[in-house]
Amino acid sequence: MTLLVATTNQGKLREIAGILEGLPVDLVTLRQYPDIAEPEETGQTFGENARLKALYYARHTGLPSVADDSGLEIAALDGAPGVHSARWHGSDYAHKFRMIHELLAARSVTGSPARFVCHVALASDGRIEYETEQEVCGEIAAVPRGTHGFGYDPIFYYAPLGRTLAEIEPHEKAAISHRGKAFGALRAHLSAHPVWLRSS
Ligand code: ITT
Repeated sequence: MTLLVATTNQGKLREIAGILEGLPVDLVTLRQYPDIAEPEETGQTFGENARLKALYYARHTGLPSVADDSGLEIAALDGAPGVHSARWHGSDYAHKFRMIHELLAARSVTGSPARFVCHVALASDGRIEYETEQEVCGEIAAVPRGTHGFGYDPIFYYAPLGRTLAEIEPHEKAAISHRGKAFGALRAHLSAHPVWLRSS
């Protein structure tokens, strides 16, 4: 089977390719489809946006397509940035981190419980074949730390490892993260349904 990993986010793509590595599936990316415009993410939930993206790219490429809609929910900010994580206060993460700390300070808190959510949807032949939503719980770090990962990883402190997600190795993040669990579940689903796999 050829499976399109339908994301424009290179950080996500690296992680997904690592998690699906070794499956007898030919992975292709949106680099092979430069003319397809990004769909507008109009959903109110991670699930709505993941389904919308998977169905859109499956329709435009004719390939089974998997999409991930994900984001950071900060309890003390009423769940913001949530589904708006990618574009919330722009694209400069140093600025985004400052905004988070300022907004928390305005509410007289230094840290806050937080979670990353990842909703994965697999679409083929005009319908959703499989979907799952997974999370990882942590807290907002007082100071960003680490250079691994992407996005909000430097301010997401994961107490069981005593580090932020940007301070741990990719294989450690894959073992505990929202995306690691969601694509791990997709991997198990594909393995259990060999119709999706190459025979080799
Ligand atoms: P695609 O829609 O093309 O996949 P995107 O980055 O726009 O790319 P989303 O709409 O799902 O994807 O937004 C996800 C955002 O949530 C992402 O850009 C980061 O800001 C944040 N995010 C999600 N998972 C993350 C992770 O593992 N580590 C850090 N930040 C993450």
